[in-house]
Amino acid sequence: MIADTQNFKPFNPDPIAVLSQSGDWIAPFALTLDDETLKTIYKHMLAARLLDERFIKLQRSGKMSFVAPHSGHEAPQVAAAHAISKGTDWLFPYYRDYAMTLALGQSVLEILAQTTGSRLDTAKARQMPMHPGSKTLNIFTGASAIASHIPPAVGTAISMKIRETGQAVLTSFGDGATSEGDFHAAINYAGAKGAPIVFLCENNRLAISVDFNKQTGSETIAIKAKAYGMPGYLVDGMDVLACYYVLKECVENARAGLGPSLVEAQVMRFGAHSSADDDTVYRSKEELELMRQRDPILRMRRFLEKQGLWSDKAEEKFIKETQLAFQTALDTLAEAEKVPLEWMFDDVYAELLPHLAQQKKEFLG
Ligand SMILES: Cc1ncc(C[n+]2csc(CCOP(=O)(O)OP(=O)(O)O)c2C)c(N)n1
Repeated sequence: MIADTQNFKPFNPDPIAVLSQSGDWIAPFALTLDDETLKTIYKHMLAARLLDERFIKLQRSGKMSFVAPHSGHEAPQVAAAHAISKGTDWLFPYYRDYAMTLALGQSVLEILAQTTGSRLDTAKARQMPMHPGSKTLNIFTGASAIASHIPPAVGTAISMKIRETGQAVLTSFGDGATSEGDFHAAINYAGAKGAPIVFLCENNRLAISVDFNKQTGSETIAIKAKAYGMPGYLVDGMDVLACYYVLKECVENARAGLGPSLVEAQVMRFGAHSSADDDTVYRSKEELELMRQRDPILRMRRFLEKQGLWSDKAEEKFIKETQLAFQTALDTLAEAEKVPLEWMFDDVYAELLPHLAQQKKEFLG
């Protein structure tokens, strides 16, 4: 456990924050992260924001079929990637989690190959965009059905416990996912078994257009943890360092055999639910403007500037380098050959079933 920070109080109705809006350290414990890590956390959030903006341009220009914007969700996502042990622990993310996979070390080329359905995609272009996964980074690829990745996340954690591997699992999902049976069955069993898992709810108070208050009678998601026999933490999801310290403590508790935790990060979704919806129908420009004033990237930037760790010049240089990295990856993808159509029929059956063999023949001509 982290000696300086342990014992965040569960079920506290006030969200845990360590940075003020103006970027001052307000925690009752001392900062333990070194300057390089602080800068890396910021760079990961900024790169993720730029990636989100690029995703939208790619979708508008017909190079991606679908986008679920993650702007406004960067803090818990980047914090989660820093809280787990890369390549050892397992991540079971959901569709909005590209800031998480980017911060964990998934390359821009790999991410863009997947989201644009390229031949270079490690999933052979057979997954819908916004369904991240990585064999080398222990990132499970979920299905589109909301919350369906949570039961396998718990199963994986229980298996880690039985085999005494010392690993942990972190799974993330939105507030809408907590209304699904899969969520309840899985978190209940994790509590019963003391599974080494952290449940991270990125609560943006919307499930597409459905308001949080129509989703649950609970005041918070965090409080539900009590009924499942685990601590629940409410965190300011626009404060990346608060998210980091809470998630880190929960991951370390899981590894130490203290069982699961539920973390609710209160975030704000700056974009539409996805490229397939128009959020101006269900929320006002003014509401969005107020949300943007709480931008997690601005808050962390103010903090870094006060520490003398960041400047306009550093920002400009980093943005340029990141955009160049995106362009280099996109150029590589543009040079790749087309996805072979027969891939669609591969890797499911050792021997193609007769009706599929027939379809393949007709399809390929
Ligand atoms: C089982 C199921 N029901 C409905 C949908 C359609 N759907 C896709 S995303 C979504 C909203 C999910 O909201 P939330 O879990 O809060 O995550 P957010 O998108 O807000 O990050 C819905 C209802 C689905 N994919 N799967």
